Amino acid sequence: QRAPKPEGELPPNDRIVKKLEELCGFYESSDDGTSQFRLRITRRAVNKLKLLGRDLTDDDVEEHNLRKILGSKFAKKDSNKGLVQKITEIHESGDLDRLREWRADPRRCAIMELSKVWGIGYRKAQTLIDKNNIWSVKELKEEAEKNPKIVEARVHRTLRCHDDLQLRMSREEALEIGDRVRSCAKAVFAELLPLHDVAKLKVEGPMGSFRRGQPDCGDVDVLVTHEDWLDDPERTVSLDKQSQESSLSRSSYARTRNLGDEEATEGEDPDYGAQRSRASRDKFLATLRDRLHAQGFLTDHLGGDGFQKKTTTVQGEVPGAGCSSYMGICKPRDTHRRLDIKVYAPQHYAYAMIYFTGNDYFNRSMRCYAKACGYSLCDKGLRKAARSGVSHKDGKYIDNKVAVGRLVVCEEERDVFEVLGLDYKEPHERNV
Ligand code: DCP
Ligand code: MG
Ligand code: MN
Repeated sequence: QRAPKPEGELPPNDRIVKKLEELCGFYESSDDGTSQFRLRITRRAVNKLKLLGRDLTDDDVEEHNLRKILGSKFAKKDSNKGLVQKITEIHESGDLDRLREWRADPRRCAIMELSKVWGIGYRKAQTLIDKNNIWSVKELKEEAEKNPKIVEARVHRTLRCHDDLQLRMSREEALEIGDRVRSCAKAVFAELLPLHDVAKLKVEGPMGSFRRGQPDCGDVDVLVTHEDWLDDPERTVSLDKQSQESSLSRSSYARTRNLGDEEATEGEDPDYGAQRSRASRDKFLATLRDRLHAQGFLTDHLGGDGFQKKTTTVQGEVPGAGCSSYMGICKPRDTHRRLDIKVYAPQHYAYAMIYFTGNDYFNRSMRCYAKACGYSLCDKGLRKAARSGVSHKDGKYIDNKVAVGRLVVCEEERDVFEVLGLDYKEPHERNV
């Protein structure tokens, strides 16, 4: 871990970034809608300032230029107004009145600290303060020893390694975790599915910040897929013709018919094949998890079994279809680290690669762009969107667009950019 520099030594740009990041910490632990909005635009500004590669000049800080620097193609015209004021204030005075006020507010600080614990949200933090007079993670740890019922079992477990999980790891350590998961995944696949080609098992990772070339990583993200785990082939469609039956999906479908328990029969219901694919992915992931746990590499699963119940859902499909997701804690050396593993059906591969590479702002703007083109984009694919009607909220009319078309087949990340008419961006160019 890099030692923090004293503030006086920081170059002006880093000093601004530091204050804005402090502000983000407070926004993160507030539960109202505006804070989440402020968090988003402030984080985006932090990223832009980090990428600027030079210090802001007095000229920049003159409002018009600052807006240009912070500008986003998709941002509403005035959405950066408050932010421009804040950056100007930091540039001129070195700090923010708002931050001075919040730092001096013990309740606000306690909520921020407590809600960093995995499994404790804004509400629970408030309860701990009001009912139990707990104002810090240290107090929470002490109280949880004496009075275990104060938090759920899953919080007890994350509390134990909470301090470790606040640290970022080196690229080297992230790579080590990725390799460990990869070799175990290969072994588990070969054992569970001996009739399927283990050489075609893709274990991509670390994804996320590591793949974007960041100097350190908050966790390790691993993406797994295999072409035989295809489900829902009937809903995929080739690029050029929405109506044309895709030859790719047909031939792949033929392959999925002998997946897993090898029970498939001729003329079987295609949905059955999809269910079997999903069951096979779930079983693989659970076995991988148990193996890594038995080896002592995984120390804990988040939320009980580590399986994430809620993943993105495509309109008209079973929730969570196409992706099994695990979240856990491992200990490769002497520090606990967060590990995310996602197993996708192969038709989602290109989209999942983009999603899991991030960053989240890059993903958001790509989704916005797709929406403007009449498509709906998520980690599972790109579909033609159609207007399903108009609703009315807060005095504004909102178009409800939903995905209706069948999945556009993209084999690689490049294809997704191409379909949308965007220039390809290398992972390191996605740190927006
Ligand atoms: N992601 C997203 N939206 C979210 C969460 C995640 O689009 N709300 C995507 C983009 C992220 C990727 O998933 O880059 C991995 O998520 P992480 O939370 O692990 O974020 P990073 O790997 O980018 O950063 P860190 O180093 O903090 O893990
Ligand atoms: Mg990550
Ligand atoms: Mn992650």
